[in-house]
Amino acid sequence: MNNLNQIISHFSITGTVADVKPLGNGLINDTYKITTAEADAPDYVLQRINDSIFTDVDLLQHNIEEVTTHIRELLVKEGADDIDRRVLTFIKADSGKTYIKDEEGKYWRISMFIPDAVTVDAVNPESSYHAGKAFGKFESQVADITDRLGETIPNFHNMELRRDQLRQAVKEDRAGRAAGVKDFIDEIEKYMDEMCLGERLFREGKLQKHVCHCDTKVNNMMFDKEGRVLCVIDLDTVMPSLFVSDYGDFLRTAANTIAEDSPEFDKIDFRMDIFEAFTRGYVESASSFLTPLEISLLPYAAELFPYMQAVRFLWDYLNGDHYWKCSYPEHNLTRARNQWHLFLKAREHEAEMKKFIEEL
Ligand code: GN1
Ligand code: MG
Repeated sequence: MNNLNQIISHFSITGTVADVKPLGNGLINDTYKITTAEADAPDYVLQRINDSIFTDVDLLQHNIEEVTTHIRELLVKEGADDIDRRVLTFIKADSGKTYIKDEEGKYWRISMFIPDAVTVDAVNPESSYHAGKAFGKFESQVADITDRLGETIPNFHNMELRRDQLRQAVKEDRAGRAAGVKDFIDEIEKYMDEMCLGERLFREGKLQKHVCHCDTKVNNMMFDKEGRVLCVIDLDTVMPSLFVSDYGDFLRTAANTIAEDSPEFDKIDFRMDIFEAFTRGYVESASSFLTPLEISLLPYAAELFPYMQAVRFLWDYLNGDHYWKCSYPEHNLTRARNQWHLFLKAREHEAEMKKFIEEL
């Protein structure tokens, strides 16, 4: 605890530290809640940044600062109330930045704790609608500062990169698994050109990158006690990306009828009730910056994400399971096949998706 107190002492927080306790159950960053002694001083969240995933911590925090400062300015201009609960606030340290590196080389940051707020884990049409609105609004708020941000994981959602990584893994066949999944790879390859559409349109100048959240899970937004969305959280992956990212990744997880690593493939479907609710919310708030081409390609984004994730899981399987933790030897293959089934199900609904979007 002494060590944590010492770390906290580098940040200019208000109030006296009364208590520091682990918070939540995040797998990527270690998180603590700092409770202050004074009733009128805010509480805080202390986090150790996982610099093995986010290797450029300076860029990571730079992005987060740009985004949160910009949203705060917009809220002030709008005359919004309760601003400290409607955008995350990161605290400056004596390093002059919003993070410090301790003697052991570990990176830490502190943000203000948002009081009286909750997250929800339940995926249903209502929470999906709220998520669509919240993530679309977030993207609209930061759409005009794209050139100030860098890609913390370069080409994170670039299908051509994922294609090349898969082909490389097949060629190297490090785990000796390629022969066993040849048919699967052949099936995947049949759709490869079609799924790389986004990168082609980008090269042709028909699509542009803009700031995306890139981790659009239902529990990455905060609600107040009345059930209103306060803000979007977990900003580590915020970076410039194609329009596909936030829309596609939400549906990949939320519209699947089963967990992404379940082997019960015959139970997989692409939930159209979730698709409709999320799309309605998303388009309501994102139509201000999405181009007509991007809106017409939302069904492509919905298909692309399970497809890309199948490719990524299979890549890791072929490489010998270094990226995702596995509980059994074929875990990544199960995940890949699961995402593949979801991709095929999403395709079955393609015409329906297009019709729904046209009629919005
Ligand atoms: C990773 O750890 P989590 O669930 O936030 C991955 C995502 C994948 C997801 C699949 C930085 O996200 O891109 O879609 O696993 N994040 C990174 O489960 O690679
Ligand atoms: Mg996350």
